[in-house]
Amino acid sequence: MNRDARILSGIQPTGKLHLGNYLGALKNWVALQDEFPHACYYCIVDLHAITAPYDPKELKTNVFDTALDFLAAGLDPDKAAIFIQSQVSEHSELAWLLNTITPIGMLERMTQYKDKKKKHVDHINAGLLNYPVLMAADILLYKATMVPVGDDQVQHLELTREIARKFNHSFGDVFPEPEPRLTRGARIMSLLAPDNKMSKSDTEKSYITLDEDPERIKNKLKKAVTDAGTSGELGPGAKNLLTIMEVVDPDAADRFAKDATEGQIRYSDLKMHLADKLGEYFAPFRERRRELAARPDTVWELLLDGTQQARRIASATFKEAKEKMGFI
Ligand code: AQP
Repeated sequence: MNRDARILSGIQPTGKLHLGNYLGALKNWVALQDEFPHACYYCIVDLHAITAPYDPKELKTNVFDTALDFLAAGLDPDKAAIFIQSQVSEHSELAWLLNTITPIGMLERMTQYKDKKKKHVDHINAGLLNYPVLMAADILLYKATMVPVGDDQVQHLELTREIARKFNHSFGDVFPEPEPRLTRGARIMSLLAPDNKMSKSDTEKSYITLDEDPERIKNKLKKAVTDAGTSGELGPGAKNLLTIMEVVDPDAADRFAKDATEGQIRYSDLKMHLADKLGEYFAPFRERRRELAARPDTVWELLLDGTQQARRIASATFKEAKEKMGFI
């Protein structure tokens, strides 16, 4: 085991977590906390969440929901620090310092920025542009060596590495360059528009939350798009359902894939089998989540404890960075 490993990752509290968040992030986080106990920092990135239009009345509920999802999915506060980004003020403070060494051109080239600009045409704010700088601050504050990411975040991580290099070169060594730990094959697509990724900010019918009631899972899957692809291949919607099936019932995924190559796949069978298996797979999750939701004080205390652990490291690194930059 690499004893110097430190891992940082975050998820925005923009609603209940869905299958994409689980298969692309959370599931991997749980494995990492077991592989590297006491070296993982998992953060609810509420400062990032406010870069898109949001309702202030819902922010706290969304943070709480995300914490419930983290804990019910198996994140263990005895092994990993789980905390709220905005409660550790060094995140926004370091982001400001890093802003001053980040070229605007680089930020404008980020794919996520370009996508979000199209999605939120009436809300193109400086925070959206500087989103990756705050993400760099999240990572560098903990001197993270490894960041579990999906394909969509690799570009941001490369920027973080460039910012670290530039800082170290200009002011002196403070930040290690973090390596990506790629989650493979886990890009889950929207049920209704399977060329786009599953996303919390899309219509509710396009995603399945982790605590979704089995009846609702069935109804959502019934309406999932499974148009045939070109030249007799499976279309993106059906492929997406098979990707999810591989997690909850790998044997059935093989069977349905074979049926597909023989031109005998029945999409309604695929959907109903997947609905049953998803309902079973997440039954323990739903149970744990219900139990935790009934003990809000415990959940907030766990977050406070995680925040205190995070603050200890964040404040030491921030002091180091400020001193190198000439602040008293
Ligand atoms: N569809 C997906 N497939 C695989 N991984 C996904 N992730 C998100 N969607 C998928 C992974 O989840 C982590 C955190 O996501 P986030 O909430 O911080 O931001 P996001 O990627 O923008 O997620 P959403 O659901 O699309 O949120 P909104 O709609 O609020 O923007 C990341 O590791 C991401 O790769």
